[in-house]
This record gives sequence, C-alpha cells and structure tokens, in this order.
Amino acid sequence: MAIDYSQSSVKQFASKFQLLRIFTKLQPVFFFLVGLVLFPQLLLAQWNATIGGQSQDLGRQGLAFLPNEIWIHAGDSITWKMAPDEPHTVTFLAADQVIPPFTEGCPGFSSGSATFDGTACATSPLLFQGQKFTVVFPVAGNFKMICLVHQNMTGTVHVLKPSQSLPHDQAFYDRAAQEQSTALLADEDSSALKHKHSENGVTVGHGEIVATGGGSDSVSVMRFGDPEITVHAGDTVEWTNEDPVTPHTVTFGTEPQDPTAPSSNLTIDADGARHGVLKSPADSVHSGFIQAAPQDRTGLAQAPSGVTRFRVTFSKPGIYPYLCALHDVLGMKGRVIVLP
Ligand SMILES: [Cu+2]
Repeated sequence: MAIDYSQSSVKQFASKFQLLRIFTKLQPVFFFLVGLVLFPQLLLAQWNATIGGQSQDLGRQGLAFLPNEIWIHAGDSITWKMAPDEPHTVTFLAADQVIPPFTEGCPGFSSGSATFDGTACATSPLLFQGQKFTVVFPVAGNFKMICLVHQNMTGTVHVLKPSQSLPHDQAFYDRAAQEQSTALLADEDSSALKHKHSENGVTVGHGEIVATGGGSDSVSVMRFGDPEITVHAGDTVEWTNEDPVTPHTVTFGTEPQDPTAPSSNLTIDADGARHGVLKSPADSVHSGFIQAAPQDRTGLAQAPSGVTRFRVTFSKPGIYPYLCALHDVLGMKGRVIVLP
C-alpha cells in the first residue's frame, strides 16, 4: 500500500510539472492571442477576394473583381482567386501609365505574387480558373486595379495606416463578393439576345456595364443569339455584336493565328460592315474583332466608330459551322444551314 501511495504522489508531482512545462511552452501563443484581442488587425493581414463569376453553362460571364473595393492596412496582402473559365489579369499600373496589351504586361509579369507601392507597375500574367495571385501593399494610398484583358473591369484597394480602423472584415467581403457575382450574372436581359436586326440577323453576344463605389464591372453573354439559322442559297446572314465592351469574332473554317484582324478575303460594305462570301463549308472567312467603340472621354480624341457587324453571303447549299475564336471554349458556337 505504501509503495502505491508513494507512486501516486510521484505521479501527481509529475503531472503538475508537466502542466508547468506545457504552460511555459504555450506562453508565446498566450501572449500572441492577447495581442490579437488588443490589436485585431494583426489577424487580418491576409485578405481574400475572387476574380470573375460565371453561369453553369459558362455562357454568362461576370467580368469583375469581387468585391471590387477593399480596405486594408499597409503591410497587408490580398490574394485573388480565379473562379471563371474566362482568363483575367490583376494589374496595378503606375500613375499615368498607358494601359499596355495583356500580352506585354508592365512590361513583364510577376508570377504568383507581387508588391505594389504605387510607384512601379505590378501585374499577374493571364490567370486561369483556380489560379491565385497575391499582392502585398507596404505603403498607404488608394490604388486602382484593372484587368488588362477586359475594359470596364476595375476596382480600388484602399491601403490605410495601421493606426486607422478598417470598415469591414473578411466575412463582409466574402458576402459582398457572392452578392455582387449573383447580381451581376442576373443583371443581363437575356431576351435581348433574341432581338433581330434583320430577317437573317444573328446577335453576337450581349452585355451590360454596372458600377459600384470601387469601380466598374460588366456582364457578357458569350453566345450567338440564334446558334442555328436556316437560309437559302444566295442569302446573306448578318451578325451584330451588341455587347458594350467585349469583342467577338464570327469564324468559318480555319481559325487564324491572330484573331483581331479580319481575313483578307473580305470586302467592306457601304455602311462599314465587313462582308465575306462562302461557296463551300470547307472555305474560311473570319470577321476579325467585331466590337463596340471604346467609351469616349473629355480631353481625349474621340475613338472611331466600332465595326460591330459582319455579313456572309452563302452561294451554295450546305451546313456551315462557325465559332467565336475568343469564346468557343465557353461554348460560343453556331451553324448556318443553307437550303437550295
Ligand atoms: Cu465571343
């Protein structure tokens, strides 16, 4: 019995000693937790946001930073994650910098992460679904962000000094991102796609630009209004891009290396529309970008009118498949059935 008693006392002493050791080990954690209670911004140094949203069939694309306005502290970082199949960039230009093509970047690109203090450009390369990009903001200031691929896709990061309080937490931004994405994708009036300009008319996409306090977003429907149209030999079909921002192409046959330029076998109609003739489904014609003119701004030269229409005359019967060279991966395809 005595031996048992003595063993139990040793055990008690050992367990007290262990508790003390555990407490000593956990001391830094304890002080860190106290620090977090007193200075909660320490916990919020890493922020998360989303780029883009899309409908299940990929046809409806929300071209937006979600949310597109975030308040953080100097030293914090933001990680953007790509949601849609349509590619985007996260780009912060230096003040007054001319917007470069997405193929050139700043020039150059940062892979994975970058630091931006307002003095030198920082950009991701083209980002695809699931990819992430992190930007660290060491200096206070209000910084505009853009996507080099999509006009009217802008946002603002407000970087405050650590002594200033932040208006929102991560949960607020998660909610805002979800709400903005849902609202954006619901915004577009899908019946507009069915609107015809002429008897043999096909609408090429449709979209809307919306704004928040942080910048602008747009929604684009990456679809042909009537993906299948039936005409007769000798008829002309007219495609019209109604999207205020997004370019599309109408491409029959071989896809060109550079989708921006029209194929050389086109003529220009009196009203400026491009016009091709197809004699066989094996032949190729390519509209080049058909796109609305960019938004004009006071103080800058006005932009020329956009080429928004493309016409093809079908001289022989057959089934003529075509696609948008930019958005076929999202399902933007159609066909023309030409009867005798
Ligand atoms: Cu397209």
